[in-house]
Amino acid sequence: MCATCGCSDDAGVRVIDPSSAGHEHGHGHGHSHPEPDRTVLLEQDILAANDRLAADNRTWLAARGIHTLNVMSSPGSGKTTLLARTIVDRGRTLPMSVIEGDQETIFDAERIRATGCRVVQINTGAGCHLDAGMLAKALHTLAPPPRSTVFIENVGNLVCPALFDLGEAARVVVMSVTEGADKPLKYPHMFRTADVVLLNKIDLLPYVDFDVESFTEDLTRVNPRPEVLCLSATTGTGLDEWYGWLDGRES
Ligand SMILES: Nc1nc2c(ncn2[C@@H]2O[C@H](COP(=O)(O)OP(=O)(O)OP(=O)(O)O)[C@@H](O)[C@H]2O)c(=O)[nH]1
Ligand SMILES: [Zn+2]
Ligand SMILES: [Zn+2]
Repeated sequence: MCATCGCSDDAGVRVIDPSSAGHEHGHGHGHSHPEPDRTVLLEQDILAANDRLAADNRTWLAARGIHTLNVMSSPGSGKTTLLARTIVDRGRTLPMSVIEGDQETIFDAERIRATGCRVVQINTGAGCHLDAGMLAKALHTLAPPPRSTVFIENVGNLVCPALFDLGEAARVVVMSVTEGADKPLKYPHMFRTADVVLLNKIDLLPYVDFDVESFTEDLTRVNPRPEVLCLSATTGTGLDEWYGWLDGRES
């Protein structure tokens, strides 16, 4: 994981509510880079501390009947496009809000806000994943209503986000057909804990070399559990199955 890359402390992390400009909850502090021989121990400490905070989040969310989905993928697989479309199609019947994670900018939060949905943005600075402490702060700012759904869009990264439990109820991994069908075998940690895998951008299948069958076979070797839903967040193909999966989680 990334204890050596500087993203394991929260230096430079900010939680931003785009609806109240300039109102930031900064809590950055300086950080040092660990010696290489201390890295493994440091990783274990970091993950253990994260797991404790994730358990607290899970308890807090469960007490309020708030359902959280941790949405993860490579950069650009279509997470924000899918969430914006989901809000437009289902936001009236399913109360929802969003926590956005990116290194910098509030671009994604602005896209979600344009749908009328409540959203806060976490900027991770040098960090390349969300952790449970960041989520706790973002939940405090977001204040989601009881018995609602909170989508957490993790930082676009197919590696570290998989290692950090946030206290979510389920993990949604988005893959797009432009990324290549070999990703489950190359990035097994991400796919191993997925509850559902959304294969996005299937409108581009005629133009790219992507074998859906070999993708699902390789995925099954890594993790036989998740449903694979083929869809296009832009054309709307397959979205009914995604909404059906969401409804199944709520019931
Ligand atoms: N053709 C096609 N393009 C899509 C689809 N879904 C998303 N895109 C495009 O893919 C690009 C990236 O989409 P985003 O929704 O920003 O991806 P993201 O996963 O949120 O990206 P990061 O937040 O940067 O990780 C945009 O240009 C979208 O319009 C799809 O189903 N089909
Ligand atoms: Zn995004
Ligand atoms: Zn990381």
